[in-house]
Amino acid sequence: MRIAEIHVHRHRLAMRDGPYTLAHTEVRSLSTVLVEVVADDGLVGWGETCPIGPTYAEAHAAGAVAALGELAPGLIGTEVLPVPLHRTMDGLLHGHRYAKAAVDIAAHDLLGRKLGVRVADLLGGALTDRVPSYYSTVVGPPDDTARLAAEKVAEGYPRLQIKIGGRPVEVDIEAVRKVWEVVRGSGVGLAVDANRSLTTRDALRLSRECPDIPFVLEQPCDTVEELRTIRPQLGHGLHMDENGTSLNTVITAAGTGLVDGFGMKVTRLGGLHPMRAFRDLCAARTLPHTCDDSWGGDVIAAACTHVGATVAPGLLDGVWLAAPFIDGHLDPGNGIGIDGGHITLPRGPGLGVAPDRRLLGAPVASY
Ligand code: 0XW
Ligand code: MG
Repeated sequence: MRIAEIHVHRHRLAMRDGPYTLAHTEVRSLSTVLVEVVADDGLVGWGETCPIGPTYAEAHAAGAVAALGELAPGLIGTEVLPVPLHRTMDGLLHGHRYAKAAVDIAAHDLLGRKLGVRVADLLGGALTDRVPSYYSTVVGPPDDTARLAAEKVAEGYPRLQIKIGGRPVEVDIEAVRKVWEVVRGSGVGLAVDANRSLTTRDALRLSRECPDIPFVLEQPCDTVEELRTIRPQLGHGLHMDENGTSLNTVITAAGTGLVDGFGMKVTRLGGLHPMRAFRDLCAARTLPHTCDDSWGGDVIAAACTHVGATVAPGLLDGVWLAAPFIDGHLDPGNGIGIDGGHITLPRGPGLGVAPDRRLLGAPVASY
């Protein structure tokens, strides 16, 4: 099976209750990039990449469209198999993994549809049909964060991620303490995510002033060097998110004991094929991690859920979806959502979801 056509679509995802506020980013609505890969036998596969604005990572939606324009003409005729596909993509464009990821996901979808199996099976096999998620609060007044945290624990979320940063660290510490007051004893897992925004001084202070709260500190500072600086003095587990930009950085972070786990984005690594290698590297070092993306609709949600289902349950910190924050579904019949803090693995074949073309309109580019 070879690639015959590639179509690139853009689609605006409306926020349900905006905005989604992180330390450096405020999301009111986002444009997602969908890739439709048509094989020479007429089968269609879908991929998606949706950077959460232009400042969360070195990625933005128009950049994905441009990178796909660089890749797509050279991909026509390529075999729909992950190894030759990535080799061809790397020969056409250096880096830009978040754009390549959309093609990788579409290829996995196509392959699954061709073979009549789920993407999770292509990735080695699902260990569960009910994949745990986690809820990520926005940066807001500490009382609101605590109220939301209690609500989400009651809904059944096994893990919470408290967003902090972009304000005095005293307010962040107050938010973390207030959340702990309402969730203590519930057994919920806790991450505190600063999205690169803290100084080393403030990250250490947060850890020092909350010695009794068993959270992991996710991407507190901007750089790997800053993480390395604070690591020996931290009283909490340290997880890397934004700095995990490739398998290379992951190998170093895991191999040097810099971190205790990862928040991982499928598109940041380049798609499901490198994500599978990441999963296995983490298993080799018993490192927990998430399988998320920064934002996106049903296609990316399905991709994250399929790979999440293949992670050893003890190492899966959850699959985060943007679904609770988005109005409607691109696949209104099979849209992926969260129920009781968990996601039902789509049955497939392939991803088990496909955007409704009537919602998409004409492609912005066709090859
Ligand atoms: C919670 N997320 C997975 C969604 C937002 O894009 C931010 C991200 C994170 O953990 O940084
Ligand atoms: Mg994070």
